[in-house]
Amino acid sequence: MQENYNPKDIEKKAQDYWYSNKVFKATKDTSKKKFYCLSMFPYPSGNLHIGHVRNYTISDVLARYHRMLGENVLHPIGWDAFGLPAENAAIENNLSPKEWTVSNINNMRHQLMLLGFSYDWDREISTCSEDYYKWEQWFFIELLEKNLVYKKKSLVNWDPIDKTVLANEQVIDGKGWRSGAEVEKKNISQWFLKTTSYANELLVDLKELKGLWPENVITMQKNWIGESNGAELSFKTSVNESINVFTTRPDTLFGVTFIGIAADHSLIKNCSEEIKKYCKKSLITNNDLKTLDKKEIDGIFTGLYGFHPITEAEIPIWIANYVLPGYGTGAVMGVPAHDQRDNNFAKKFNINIIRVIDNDENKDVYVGKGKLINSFNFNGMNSLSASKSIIKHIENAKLGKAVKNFKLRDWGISRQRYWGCPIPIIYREDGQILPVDKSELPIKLPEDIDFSKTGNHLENHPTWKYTKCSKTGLNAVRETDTLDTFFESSWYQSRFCSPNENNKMIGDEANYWLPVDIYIGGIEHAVLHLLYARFFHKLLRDQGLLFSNEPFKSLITQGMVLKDGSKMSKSKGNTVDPDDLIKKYGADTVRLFVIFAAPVENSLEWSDHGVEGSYKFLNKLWSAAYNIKNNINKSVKVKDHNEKKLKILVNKAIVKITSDYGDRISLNTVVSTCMELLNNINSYTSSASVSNKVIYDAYKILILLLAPITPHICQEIALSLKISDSIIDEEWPIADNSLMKDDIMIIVVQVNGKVRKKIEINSDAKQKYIEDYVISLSEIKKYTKDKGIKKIIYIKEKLVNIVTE
Ligand code: ANZ
Repeated sequence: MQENYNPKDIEKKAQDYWYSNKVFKATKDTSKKKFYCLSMFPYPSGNLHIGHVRNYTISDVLARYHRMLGENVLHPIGWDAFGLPAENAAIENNLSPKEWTVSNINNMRHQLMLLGFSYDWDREISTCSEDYYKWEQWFFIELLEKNLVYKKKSLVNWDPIDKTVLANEQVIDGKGWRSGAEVEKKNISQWFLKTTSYANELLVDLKELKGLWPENVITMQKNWIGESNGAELSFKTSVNESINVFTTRPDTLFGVTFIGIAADHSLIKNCSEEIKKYCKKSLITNNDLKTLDKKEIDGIFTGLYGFHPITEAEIPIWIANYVLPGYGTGAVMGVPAHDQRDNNFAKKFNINIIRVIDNDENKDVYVGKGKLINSFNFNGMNSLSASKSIIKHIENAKLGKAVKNFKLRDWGISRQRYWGCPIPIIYREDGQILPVDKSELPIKLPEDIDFSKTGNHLENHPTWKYTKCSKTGLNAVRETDTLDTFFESSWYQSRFCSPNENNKMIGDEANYWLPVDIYIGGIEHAVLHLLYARFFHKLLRDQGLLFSNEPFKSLITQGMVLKDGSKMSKSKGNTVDPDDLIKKYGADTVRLFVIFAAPVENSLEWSDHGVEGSYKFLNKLWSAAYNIKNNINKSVKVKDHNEKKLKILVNKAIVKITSDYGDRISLNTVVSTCMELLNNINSYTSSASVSNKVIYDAYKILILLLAPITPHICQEIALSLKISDSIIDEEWPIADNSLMKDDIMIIVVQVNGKVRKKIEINSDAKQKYIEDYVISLSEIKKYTKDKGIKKIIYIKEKLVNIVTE
C-alpha cells in the first residue's frame, strides 16, 4: 500500500475491474428482493454538468447500498436522444443530428464511467435508435385503433424560436419551456393523445403515491389535472340551437344576467360578418389559461338571446375573451354579483347585476357561499342544498345534469421537426388517412438531409414522404410530423427491463422489475414528464403489457446546484466542469462533495473550499488505513473500557447510517457520521489503549459504511487491508444490540462555566445522584467552598455546571 492517496490509479483500477467483469449486470432472480433504482436519463447535450453528477451520484449511492443489503439491483442508464438541440447544431454546422448525438453520447458515457457509476451498461438505450422508436410507432397504431389517438385542427401553442408546437404543459408563464420565447397561437392540424380519458384515474391514483412522492409534486399534479365538480345547464336561444354552460355554482342560477361564449363557439355561425371577424382576431390573441388573468377583459354582443331554463327570462349572449374555448363547454352563465370576471365584464358593458347570495359584508362581488335570495322557491336555502335542488330540478326538466370537469387537456404530440420519431401515418390519394402497415415498421428517418434549408426537413425532403399504400398500391404521402420527445421519455423505464426484446415493446421482465423503487430527478418535471409517464404506464397496462398501476413507487426531487446563490448555467458562465474536478481530485472527492454538501432535496451551494475539504477527508481516510496496515503488530496497553467505547461508537454509527441510507434517505448525514467515526478511530489509535484488532474491526465497518458513496477508495483500502476482494459484494454490517450503551459515562464538571474535572460514573446514575456526588468532590469544593451555590445546570449524560453566587 502506498503512503499517499492517489485517486487516479485506484479509480482506474476499480473501474477496470467493475466494467470488464460486468459486475453490475442485472438479471431477474425471484429468490431475491428486487430494487430498481433510476435517475431521469440525460439529454445527450455533449457534456455532463454538475446537476447530472449530483443526480446520478444519488442514485448510484442508493443502488450500491441496496446491493450490499443483498437485494437484486437494477440500475440502468440511457439517452433521451431526440430533440431540438441536435437539429439546431446540425443547422449551424451542417452536420447530421445523428452523428452529433452519437458523438455526444460517447463523450458522456465516458464521463459517467469516470465517475464509477454502477450501471448495467448492457441495458443502455438510446431513444433515437430504430429498435426503440419502432415500438413507439407500433404503439401509436395500437392507440389509433383504440381511438386513443386522433387528429384535429386546433389552435396550438407555437414557439416562434424553436418553430414548433408546444403542449400546454410545455408553456410556462406564456413562454416556451425550452426556448423561453413568448408563445404564439396557430391553427393547424395536429395529432392528439387522449390524456383526458385517464384524467380521473391520474387524479385518484395520486393517493397511492402519498408519503412516497414529495407533497409539492402531488399538489402540482392535482392542480394540473384540475378536477372541478359542477353542472352543465342548457339555455334555449333565439336561434334554433341551445347553449350548454358549465358552472360550479348552480346555486347562482337566478343571478345570471348574460351568457358568455368563447370566440370559437358554434353559435357564432348565426352572427354578422363583423362579429365573425372580431372572433377570428380574438382567437389568435387569447386562449391561454395562464396568461388569461393578465389580459384586459373584452367582448362583443352577438345580437342573440338565450332563455333562462327556469324563469325563461331573455338573456343577452356575448362573446367574452375570458371564456376559454377548450374548457367545459366553452360557454359560461355570467353571474356578475358573485364572480369577479363576470363582474368586470358586466361593469364594462353595462350589464345588469342581480345579487342572489346574501352576505353581511355587502361586497360588490361576493364569491362565497351563503343563503339564497331573489331565487324564487329556492330562497332561504344555503348554497350547498340549493345547488343540489337546482340540479335535480334541471335534470327533471331535461335541461342539464351534474358533471365533473378536468382542466387537463389532450396531449398534442405532433412536432414539425426532423429529429424525432416519424408518425406512422399515410395520407392516401383518395383522401383516406391510414396507419402504416405494421410489417413496414420502423418508418426510418432519412439521413440525407440538407440542413442549409429552413423549415421542416422531413417535409422538404425530395423523396422521403412519397410512398404507396401497401394494401391498394395507391399513391400516398407520409405524415411529416414527428412525435413530441416527451413520448420517448414516457416509457423508457419499462424498456430498460428488457432493452433487447425484439418481439415486443416491453418484455415480461418488466413485471418483475417494475415499478421503479426510487426515481430521482429534477422538480422541473413535476407535471410534464412525470404526468406523461404515469399516463403511459396506464396505457401500457391496458394494452396488457404491464401489470402495475404506477411507474414510480417513490420519487426524490433533488435540489439545484447553485453558485453564489444563483443557478449554474452556461449562459451565466458560472459552471464548473466535472472533468476538471475529476482530474484534479478524483471521482470519489466529487461524489463525496455532492453528497455531503446538502440534503438531497435541498439546493446545493457550490464551494471550492468544500471540495477541498472532501479531498482532505479522503486523504485522512487513506492515511488511517496506511497506519493500520503498518502498525498491526505494534503493542498497546489495552484498556477494556476504551475498547468497549469504540465498539459502541461503531455500533451506533451502523444503526444511524443504516437508517440514513434507508428510510430517511439523508445521505449528507451518512458522511458526517463517518467523519466522526474516523476521528474517533484515529484518537483511539493514538491513545494506544485499544487493541489493533478492535481498531481494525472499527475501520473495516467505516469502509463498508462509506463504500456506496466513495466506492473506489473503499475498494482499494478493502484490498490492501484484506477486508475484502470486492467491497461491492460485501454484506451490509449489522449492529450488535448488546453493545449499544456504555455502562459508564464520562461527565464534564464545570464551575461557573470553567472545566474543573471529568468524572466516570455509572450510566444508570440519576441527575440528583450525579449532582450530589459532584458537589461532594474535594476538587470541586475547592472552587465553591466560600460561595453559596446559585444553581446547577445538568446536560444529560454530558455535563454538570455549578453556578456560584
Ligand atoms: C357561474 C358562476 C357563478 C361561476 C359564480 C363561478 C362563480 P373551475 O372551478 O375552474 O372549473 N367557466 C366555465 N367554463 C369556462 C370557460 N370555458 N372559460 C372560462 N370560465 C369558465 O371554474 C368553473 C367556473 O368557471 C364556472 O362556474 C364558470 O363560471 C367558469 F358565482 O358559472 B361559473
